[in-house]
Amino acid sequence: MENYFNPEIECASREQITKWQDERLAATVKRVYENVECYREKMDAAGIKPEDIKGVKDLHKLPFLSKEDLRKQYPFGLLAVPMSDCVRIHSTSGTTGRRVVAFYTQNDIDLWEECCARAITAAGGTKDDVVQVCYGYGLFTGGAGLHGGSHKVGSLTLPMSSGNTDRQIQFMTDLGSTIICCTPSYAAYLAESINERGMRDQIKLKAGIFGAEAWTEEMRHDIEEKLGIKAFDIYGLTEISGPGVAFECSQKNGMHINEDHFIAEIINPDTGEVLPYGEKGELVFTSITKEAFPLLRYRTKDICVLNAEPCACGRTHVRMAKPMGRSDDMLIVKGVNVFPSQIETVLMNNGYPANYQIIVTRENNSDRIEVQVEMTPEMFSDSLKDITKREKQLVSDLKAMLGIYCVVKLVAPKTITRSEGKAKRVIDKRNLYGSH
Ligand code: DLL
Repeated sequence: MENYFNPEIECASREQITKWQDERLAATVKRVYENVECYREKMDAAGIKPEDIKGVKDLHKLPFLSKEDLRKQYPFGLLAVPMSDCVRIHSTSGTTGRRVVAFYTQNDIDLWEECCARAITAAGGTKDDVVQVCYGYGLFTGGAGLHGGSHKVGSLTLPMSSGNTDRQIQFMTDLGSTIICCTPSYAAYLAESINERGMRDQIKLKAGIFGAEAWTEEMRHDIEEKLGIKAFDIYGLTEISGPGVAFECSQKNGMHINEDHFIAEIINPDTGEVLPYGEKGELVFTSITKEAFPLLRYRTKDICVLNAEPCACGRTHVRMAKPMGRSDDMLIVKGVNVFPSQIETVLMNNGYPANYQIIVTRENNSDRIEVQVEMTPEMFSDSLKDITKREKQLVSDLKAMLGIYCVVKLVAPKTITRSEGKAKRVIDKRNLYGSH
């Protein structure tokens, strides 16, 4: 039987959802126009008055907001309430450029934690569960979000944070954790470590809630099989609150977007044109309940598809497909668009573990892409002839998937660094040479 954290909202009629969205959007636009200079300037420049936005059907009239806009307004420029009303900040990792800082009022935190509670409940979580949170705690939203959600569900919460795999496994077995929350790459690493120690029989896990990075269906099956659990996807981003913007239900066929708080659109990333449901493009979010840091038409750079078909779980909120990756993760190699997730699919279909790295360089004015893949211990003991054969097979499968030639290097088990948070799969060295 499907469990809901908040059935009246999660299973509300489309009319009811639209009514909430219309009212909340109009109120948010009015509030930011009055309180946030950046929005006022943008709307004035576009010739839009708050009264022009009566509901969702007018959303397309509003200008977009980009990560660049957020960086320009760092740190206080987009704050829509007095600072004394804020109780917390979180921040993006800031690996590319200036950090983005998001502010929360107590009400913002409560609503965000409820979104995470919905996700935990959809993964089968109840007050009888032991939820091990191994997303990072701190500025990153992963730890805090799932931690708060687990409290709201009433589960026993283990605030482990990331890393220290021995301790993770010890608590998991000693305290009988039933649900684990971490990045899918760390889940794969944990699965490997548990199986190596022969401890699979001692764990009681039934479900995992994995997100914060793109992962494939193949990787889901691998983790599910190695840990004997059901693996659920969860999506979110710091700017829009954190994890729980969307989450998977028992159907594991797309993530329900919490539409009472966020309106999703898909746009053509080049023209900004809004695309119909079912078409692939860039995901854009508008938050309609956030007090401290409301974002209007924020361009996420995540590429995905929306689906409004009814879901067998009974939830009525629109679903988003697994994002293929970010438009800024997309590599252009020899003029061809390459997503790391396509490479992952080929590797996993050929029985490799999810430990790989993609290295792109530029030699003699030509792009070169090398995929380094770890072998399983069994493959490693194969003869050189067999290993060469395996490499050739991968070269040919990658060519079929991507349409370009990739150099493949099979490497010994344990040579690629494991990740405790978001995995770093791509090393693009081309920029270093100044040729891109
Ligand atoms: O990663 C929030 C989060 C924490 C989500 C824990 C889920 C679980 P940021 O660090 O701001 O926030 O990164 C946001 O990560 O725009 C996507 O590109 C990517 N991302 C997040 N979840 C998924 C997912 C957190 N389930 C960025 N699948 C987003 C694919 C994801 N990509």
